[in-house]
Amino acid sequence: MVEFTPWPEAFADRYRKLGYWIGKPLHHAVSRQARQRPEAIAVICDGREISYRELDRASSALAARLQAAGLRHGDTALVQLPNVAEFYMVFLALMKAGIVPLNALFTHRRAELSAYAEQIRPRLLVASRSHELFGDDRFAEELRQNAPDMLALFHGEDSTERSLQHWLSGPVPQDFTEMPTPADGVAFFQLSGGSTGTPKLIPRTHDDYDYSIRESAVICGLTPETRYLCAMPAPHNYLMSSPGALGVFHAGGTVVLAANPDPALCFDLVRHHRVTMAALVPSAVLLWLEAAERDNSALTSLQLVQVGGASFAEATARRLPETLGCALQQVFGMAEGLVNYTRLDDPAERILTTQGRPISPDDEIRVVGPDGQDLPDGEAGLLATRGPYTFRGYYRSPEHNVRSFDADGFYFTGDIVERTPEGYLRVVGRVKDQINRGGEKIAAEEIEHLLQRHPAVHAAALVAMGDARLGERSCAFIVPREKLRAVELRRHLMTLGIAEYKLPDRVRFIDQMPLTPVGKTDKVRLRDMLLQEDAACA
Ligand code: OOB
Repeated sequence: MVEFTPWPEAFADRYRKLGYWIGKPLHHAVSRQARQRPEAIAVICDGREISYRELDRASSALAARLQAAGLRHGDTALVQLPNVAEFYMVFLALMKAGIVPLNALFTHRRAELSAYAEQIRPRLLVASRSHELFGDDRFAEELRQNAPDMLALFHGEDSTERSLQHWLSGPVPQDFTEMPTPADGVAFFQLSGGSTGTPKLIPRTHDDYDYSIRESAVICGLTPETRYLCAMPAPHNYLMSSPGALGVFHAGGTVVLAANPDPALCFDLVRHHRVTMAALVPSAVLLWLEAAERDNSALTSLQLVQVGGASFAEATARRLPETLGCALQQVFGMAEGLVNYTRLDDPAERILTTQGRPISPDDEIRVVGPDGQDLPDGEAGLLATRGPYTFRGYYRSPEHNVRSFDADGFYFTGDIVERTPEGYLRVVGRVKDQINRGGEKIAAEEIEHLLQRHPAVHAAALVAMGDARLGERSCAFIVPREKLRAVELRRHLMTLGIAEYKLPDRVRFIDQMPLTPVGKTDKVRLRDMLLQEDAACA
């Protein structure tokens, strides 16, 4: 069994009594659709249409083969696939076999994947031959050092015995039975955007995740007619569950997959497949608005665009409904749990000026001042929360958990928010040491540690700088020991193998790191320096 920090019994009882936790594993929604509407289309990808029957069959076929290969309930899997239908087939198969996956982003590279494998010691690797690390077997072998009995399957593999597509094909054996899965156990690991040196894992249970999905599907008005465009990384919590693909499967609708949110690609998909709803981050919205101002005739089927993941400028929000010809929903969520939505029937001003209110009446929200006291509505403070789908602890991270939770189990999200009298939240800032680069989160400490591994680096600090397109970009401040060029640092980070979005957008060499009175890096000063430089350039 994969361990996790459980909710205290009294909370678990309450969430069950209220009908939030219903003891249902995540894959049941798809099996139900496969029984009730087998021919309905679940996923469209690269012109392929996959029915609920086929999604259910393929995932059962893979689950059966994994069981036959000796994988057991409670084993873990490291999965890295691009936005392809097989991503959902694999996810469902692992649920059916009781195997707990960690779905890495396709942009993740050596540093991230190694850190994940070290933490979960996977029995199974599912990767794509189209990824730079998996074109041959060298990196998979390297991962095996942490997981000696790891089975590896590849999307796009030639040999049948290791081809994911082959393992997904064929009939489901007569004697296949799904693993009876305790729904109060861990279903899979979500990834934290993080602010620490090593990426933190978030164990999500069937009960808690399924509740957030069911409610999200209602809040977002999903029906079997919904055609949902997933043009951001499919494993991200937003695209999985808010309401995401799993919400769409719950409602019996169709997920249309796109490799990225580029309007040149997506507008055609919207037109061709009559997409009704899309989930975007603010930087993608800017691209869509620009393209739609030239020609929005492809978007006539679009009813709702969700925007979340990063701070969304009110001025841009105001342009969206008319330019895209659809309604807007703001989403403020996190992989750790809490998700807020503006509601479809909210007054327009509220949709334009807030990031929504929580899914559940039992999402407890505190807005906390510097003295630890709760603040009145309208005042900005730290957001803390606990509730029926907000986790209670990072995986095997006792020290970090002490810092992230208070004694009552409230999770401190690291966001600064203010609450309206109606209970809606506005995100106004952040205390966590993170850069939000167009919705992609960069933990400053992770990059600083890697920069400091360069022999010519004496000290390093990564801070956010404002950016018109992405919202934020990253700037590395470096105190060098000797002469050093930005390209060398870039090469150093590339060699260590981090995701490209984590490479510093700018490097500034300085003689001395500014320090706070207690001797920590003074990031406020560093950000001020950037602002002054930008002002001087303007
Ligand atoms: C989503 O999840 P994560 O885990 O990648 O990032 C969570 C963090 C939040 O703590 C906040 O700092 C930021 O991303 N964020 C927003 C935001 N939505 C997320 N900041 C400002 N405005 C927003 N609307 O990003 C995520 C998960 C589920 C649904 C939507 C987004």
